[in-house]
Amino acid sequence: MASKTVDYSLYLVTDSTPAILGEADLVDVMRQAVEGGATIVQYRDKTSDTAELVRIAKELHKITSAAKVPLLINDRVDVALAAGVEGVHVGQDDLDMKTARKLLGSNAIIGVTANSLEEAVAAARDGADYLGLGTVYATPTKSNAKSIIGTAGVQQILSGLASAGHSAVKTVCIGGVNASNCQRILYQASAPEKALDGIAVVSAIIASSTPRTATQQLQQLIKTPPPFAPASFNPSQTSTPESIIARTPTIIQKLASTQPLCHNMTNLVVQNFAANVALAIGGSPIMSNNGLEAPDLANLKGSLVINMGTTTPETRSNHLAALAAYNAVGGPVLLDPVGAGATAQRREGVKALMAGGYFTVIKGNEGEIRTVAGASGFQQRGVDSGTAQLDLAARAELVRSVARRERNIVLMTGEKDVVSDGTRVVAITNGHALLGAITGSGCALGTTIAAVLAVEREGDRLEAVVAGILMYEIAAERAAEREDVRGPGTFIPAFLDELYTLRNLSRTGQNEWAKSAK
Ligand code: 3NM
Ligand code: MG
Repeated sequence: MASKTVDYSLYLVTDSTPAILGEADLVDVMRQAVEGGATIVQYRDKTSDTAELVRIAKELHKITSAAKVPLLINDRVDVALAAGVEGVHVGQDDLDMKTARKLLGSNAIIGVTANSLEEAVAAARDGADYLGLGTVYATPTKSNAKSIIGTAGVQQILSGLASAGHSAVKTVCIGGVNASNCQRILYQASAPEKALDGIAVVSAIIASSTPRTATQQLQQLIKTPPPFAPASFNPSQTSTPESIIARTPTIIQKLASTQPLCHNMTNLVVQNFAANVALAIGGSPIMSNNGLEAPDLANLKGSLVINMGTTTPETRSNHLAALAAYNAVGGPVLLDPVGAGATAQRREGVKALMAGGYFTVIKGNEGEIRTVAGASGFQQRGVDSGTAQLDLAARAELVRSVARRERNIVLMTGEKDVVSDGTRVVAITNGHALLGAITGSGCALGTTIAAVLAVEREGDRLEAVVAGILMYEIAAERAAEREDVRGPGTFIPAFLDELYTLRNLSRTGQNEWAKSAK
């Protein structure tokens, strides 16, 4: 190959083991994949003898050459030379990059596996054409994977490469990538300063009984942004505190007139209260924990709350099924990682949910958000594992960095609520101590925010979240100030009434209440 203008977007790595390939013929499977749109192929065969490797490589090369798709050999420079293919892919324990380059020459395509920024920078410095970053998610295809780095780990490597002056090296990510997650992985793993060039898959194509269709489907998916990616808008044009406050009454009115479905998978303690809050703000609550009916519900243009407050061994699969259903149609999903750090089950749960889908908003108290920050297994800069309370600046930096990493909105509740979309950070001082004296007030805030997002799908999501918080907390202030409210018991009905009343105040144009936003 004289030119190295290589399309890395859909990188097929082959596997000849019965567990993945089954009874199929590798050459036929790869032909179908190339016809289906694989843009580059790596022949990876850990068991065949050398003569057999060369023979198969030559057969594969006939097909790839005709399609102008580069063929690389895993690990074996000698096989690549003997078969006359376009290059090799070397792992950290294989022949080193510089020697491979010496043997194959400057025109060869040489890729290197990297698990860490150090490995990535070294390979780029040594002249790798591309890097295979991973392991993204645990995969049976490679049971000896060194470390699972998630989308956060891939993103950290990409941004480190850019900072180290290696923006030019191409990158793909590998490990557990398939049709159900490739759009999200491309979206969440890419760093603002350096995007991924593609995905690398083994089983998603090789284990498929219809490799051509599987490849076509992947090709289709990677060409389009995920359904949940926000419409692009320019944050700098919007959002002063005044503009958000001014818009809040309109959003509340829209909520009440649209009556969106408020699907809550929430804990046993707050189901009733959260449903009442949803009704008070004009939503249509459904408290369904059954993941199997989530696809039907997701089509009703509402939003979903996943609250980890009370979980059972069955909960996680229901949560994951519902998350996938809402992600598939771009419906907003809010994660409330209740007690996230408290038990091993909950820490595991947060990890599994974040690896299993996209959350439009993650809402929690300081401890919960710190657990979320660490859930990727990757060290979050600026977050120590200590228990000391963070000051406001550190809270702001934490929510901003997690939101930037997850490409979503993160809200840390507290005396001052801090919310960020990864760029902008807003702190809100509203609320009342009585909210802390009743059960479920945090969970029902999640319900409220998700309801607002359901009617503000196209708009500025940070503004929508802030509007939800303001409405909720100002209603609490108004309730607490009432003469008939003497404590938590009388506060609850008064709070529901005030939430309900805000809608009417907004309708009649009496928007004075919104001015109490702080
Ligand atoms: N290398 P699947 S993970 C070949 O992390 C390979 O470097 C990995 O298989 C790495 O697409 C992997 O079936 C296997 O999950 C990926
Ligand atoms: Mg290897």
